[in-house]
Amino acid sequence: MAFVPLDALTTTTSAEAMRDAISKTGCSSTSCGSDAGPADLPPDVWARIKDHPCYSEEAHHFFARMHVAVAPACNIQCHYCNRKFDCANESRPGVVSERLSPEEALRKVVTVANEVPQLSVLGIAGPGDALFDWTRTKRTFEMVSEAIPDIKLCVSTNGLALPDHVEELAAMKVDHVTITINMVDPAIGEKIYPWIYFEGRRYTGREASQILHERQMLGLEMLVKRGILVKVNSVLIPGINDAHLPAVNAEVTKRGAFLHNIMPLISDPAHGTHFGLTGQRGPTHAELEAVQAECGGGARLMRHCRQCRADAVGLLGEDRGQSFTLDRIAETVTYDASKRDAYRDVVAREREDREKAKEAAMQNLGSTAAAAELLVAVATRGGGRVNQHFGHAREFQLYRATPEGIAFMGLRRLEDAYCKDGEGEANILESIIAALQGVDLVLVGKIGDSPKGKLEGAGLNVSDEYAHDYIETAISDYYARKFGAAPRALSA
Ligand code: CLF
Ligand code: SF4
Repeated sequence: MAFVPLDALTTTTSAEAMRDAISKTGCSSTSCGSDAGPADLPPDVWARIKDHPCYSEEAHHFFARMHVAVAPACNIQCHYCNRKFDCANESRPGVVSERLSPEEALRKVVTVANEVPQLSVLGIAGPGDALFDWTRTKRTFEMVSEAIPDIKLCVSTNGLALPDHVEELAAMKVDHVTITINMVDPAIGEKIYPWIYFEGRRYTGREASQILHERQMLGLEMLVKRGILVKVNSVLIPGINDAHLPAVNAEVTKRGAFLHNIMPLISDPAHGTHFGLTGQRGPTHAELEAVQAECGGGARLMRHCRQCRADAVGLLGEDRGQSFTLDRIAETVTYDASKRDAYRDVVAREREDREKAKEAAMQNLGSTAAAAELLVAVATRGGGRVNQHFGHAREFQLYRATPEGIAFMGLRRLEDAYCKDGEGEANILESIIAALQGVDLVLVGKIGDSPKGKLEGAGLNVSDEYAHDYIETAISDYYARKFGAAPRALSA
């Protein structure tokens, strides 16, 4: 996705022009986290997640996160991790980020905050375990929150050291904590974790997983008791914990987890992990969606995770980390709040409009007599609109429409974008058609006749008729036309 360009924020003179910039260039990725909005949550909870792109699907259309890789040490071994790379619990496997001291991290965060008005969250997710390497994590959070008091602090951990730091996290107003919990049964855990290092000793086998499990559950309960919002990440490993994840969902829901993010294992021999080298495969789209469906009644599901890099910067689905490496940032930086403040004012108004459009869309659906279901894939660059060219899409957002409403269902990620240097790639098109299997309608901002014809030849309906409309408005209008209700005027 693209950022709102800085010049759009610094040179525009009217709110209308800034809003236009959002609608045309917003998030290139789509919803994350819970798709619950202000109407579904207590006001105090909504206030805490509304600017967090991972905890709110709605927020990820507008807000960005950044990670700083300040915590290299880890206290466990996961079979999907090669310690040469970053922690795979909250970041893309096989990626190495630039290790930073807390002082370097502060410079980087201030630089990004000055240049990326969407920035709302600072996350520490490794490259090892943020809580085992606590001194560096704590120092970074302290310095950043002093310089940028309104930035949200977010941390991700394997949970082993968590109970030792809950009080300090609460005192530092860290309001969002992710724990990776892949099992609640140590018999399954021993297939994932060969060893842990705890209280000066190395443990292996079932005993290691028993200790890890107990510490994870204790840490979760302690956080919930202090009102901290907890997201649980689970790596879906076919044949090992796929049938077990509904039990994990039930346990973490019972203990008050706010969100459950089921992530597909990414396994590649080139990553040098135990799973990669022993041929353990990751799940298919269908397998991931089936497990998510089984867990649908428990903790709210996050379906928009992009398995970011540990040095990711930007809206989810986009990574501008390489623009902010240490060699590109100044030795001395001072925080300037003006762009972030201006951006927030504009987003507040854009959100109001989008909410109204969604309400109208839901009424439109409700007016149809049919009980039909429609699965829609949308190409979007953010702002909640159908606004991405088919050839540029690297993923599609999936929505299900029924007379009861429109629900975000997850992502269909692509191997690559169709268009390269202005030319379409036939083999990529084949993989895109495969990724869109089961979809009834594909909505894009624009598409050429040739790829459109090929998609239609493969049985997919494609439309660019709704370019720049809100996603819900477009889907409800198509649905109403297809299933018999009177079409209504588009109101984006
Ligand atoms: Fe980072 Fe994680 Fe905080 Fe988000 S990421 S520490 S909760 S600010 Fe978000 Fe990235 Fe998925 Fe993580 S999309 S990998 S869930
Ligand atoms: Fe690797 Fe993270 Fe697991 Fe530690 S917790 S072994 S860094 S994936």
